[in-house]
Amino acid sequence: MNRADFPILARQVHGHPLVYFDNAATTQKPEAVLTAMDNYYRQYNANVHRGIHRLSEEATHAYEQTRKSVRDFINAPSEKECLFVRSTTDAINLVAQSFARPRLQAGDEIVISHLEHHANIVPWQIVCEQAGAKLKIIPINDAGELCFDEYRALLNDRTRLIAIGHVSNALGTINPIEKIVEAAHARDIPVLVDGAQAAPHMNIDVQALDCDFYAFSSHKIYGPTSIGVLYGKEKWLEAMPPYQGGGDMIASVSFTEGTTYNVLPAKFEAGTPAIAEAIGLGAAIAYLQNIGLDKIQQREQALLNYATNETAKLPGFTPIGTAKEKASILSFALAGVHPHDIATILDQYGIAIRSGHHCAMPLMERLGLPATARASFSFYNTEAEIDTFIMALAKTQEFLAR
Ligand code: 7TS
Repeated sequence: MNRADFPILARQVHGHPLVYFDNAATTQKPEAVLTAMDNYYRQYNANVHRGIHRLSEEATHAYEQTRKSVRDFINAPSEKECLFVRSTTDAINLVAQSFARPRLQAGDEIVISHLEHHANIVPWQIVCEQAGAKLKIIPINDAGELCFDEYRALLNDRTRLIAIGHVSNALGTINPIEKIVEAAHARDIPVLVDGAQAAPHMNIDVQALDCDFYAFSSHKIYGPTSIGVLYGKEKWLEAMPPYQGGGDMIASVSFTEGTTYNVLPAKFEAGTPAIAEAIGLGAAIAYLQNIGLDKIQQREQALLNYATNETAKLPGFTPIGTAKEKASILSFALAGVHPHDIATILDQYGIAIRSGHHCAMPLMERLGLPATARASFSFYNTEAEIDTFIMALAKTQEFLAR
């Protein structure tokens, strides 16, 4: 867990050493990722899956190596089930349009929760609108935990899909995915898991979870932007029509005989993919696995505990989201100070946090808050940085009380 692996962590912001606590928005990139992408462009830049020449072979090999790494990272049964997409958002839209839409009849239901990020709300609203289906919402308690009995009570013969976040981006709540899947599967209802905030913090095992789909973004697991992963069970992916048409996703195209599609995973990867980004993602996964997700989780839990205990001593500090099981995300309110003012003043101390609705407006509505401030920790953060953050919060209060 060497901070020196992350060149950006050495920079100054407004004359202070950077304290980067906005890891839930995106994580910083280790040298290994930057180098892998740079090497691709300098040494073997070529398109994949088409050239017979050496550079294209090397690029294709590196691109497909990442698919192997992804399979291993989430313990998927097969590489065919690991699709490269643009992001978590893209993955969920793909499932909404290619899986849900053809299966939905008027009056059918999709179940999501009150904790979801807009990426796991709006695609379902769109497809429900298209099909005349209904969106049902699992309620939460005041700690930010799902009400499990009410979840179970929502399931019925019209339920076609559960789409649920593994970890809440706004509150850090870790949802009991295995139990959720078990209850859904007892009624033959498939489950999509939005893993955007889980993949950075814990070992993911899609076979143990037994989920039907699992989505995450590279940029939140120390890889580059513009690439993400959709895992889907082979039986579903095989049955689904393509999401986008174009090069690479076809077996043959004819004006007279029609078009036949490529096998998995190519069927869902139309056009030139994000090649450098895939290579960067492979390097990020190798980096994380070299540290070990167990170790990362332990370290981040220690940071979360430290921050939770120390901020509790600060007058006027209220944590938002107090679930028993939490990832290293600390949303909070500071008495008398708007979250945007907290973030603006903290920035003057070189501290990056996020404020706002965190793309979870229904959750904010449920909590009765327009916004929260949010500090989200990575294994590369330190207790000393948390001390700096708390000192800056105290100064923010002092400054605004004057
Ligand atoms: N799902 C969850 C739970 C998320 O936290 C995010 C992004 C997404 C989906 C969408 O990911 P994308 O990579 O497709 O954009 N969350 C945040 C956040 O909390 N702050 O900035 C982005």
